[in-house]
Amino acid sequence: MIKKVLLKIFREGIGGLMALVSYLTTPSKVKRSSEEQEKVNTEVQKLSLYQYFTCPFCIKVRRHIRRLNLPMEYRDAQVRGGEHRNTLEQEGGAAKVPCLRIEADGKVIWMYESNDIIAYLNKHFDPTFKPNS
Ligand SMILES: N[C@@H](CCC(=O)N[C@@H](CS)C(=O)NCC(=O)O)C(=O)O
Repeated sequence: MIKKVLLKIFREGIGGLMALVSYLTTPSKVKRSSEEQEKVNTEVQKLSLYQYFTCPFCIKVRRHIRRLNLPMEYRDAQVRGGEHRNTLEQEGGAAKVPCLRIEADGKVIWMYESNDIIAYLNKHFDPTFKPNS
């Protein structure tokens, strides 16, 4: 029991430190004209990220979101029995993070896997994105 608690504190401590370092070293944000940014802001309203603050895969995705200058809603799915965790498990299919919830053409897509999420965000929001790059 004590071992489990200590392990949790250690994991969350490392995760917190990673989140801080990642935040402090974020590469410069993508710049857009105000019209382009308005468009992006509207598009991003269809997205939300289910995540844990200290999860390294979530930190990696959040870093990309900051770089791409996306005002995305984050939903904390860490609390067992919490609203967002229940929704993720029931509608997404697994209580695993990160998961990007995408509303598209009247449907909802639940995208798991940090690398897939990053590839999706780059494809849709990175002005320097080139297919097959
Ligand atoms: N390959 C996945 C790994 C994600 C992962 O392992 N997430 C952990 C949190 S750091 C998780 O959700 N664990 C809960 C579970 O697997 O049930 C990714 O890159 O997104």
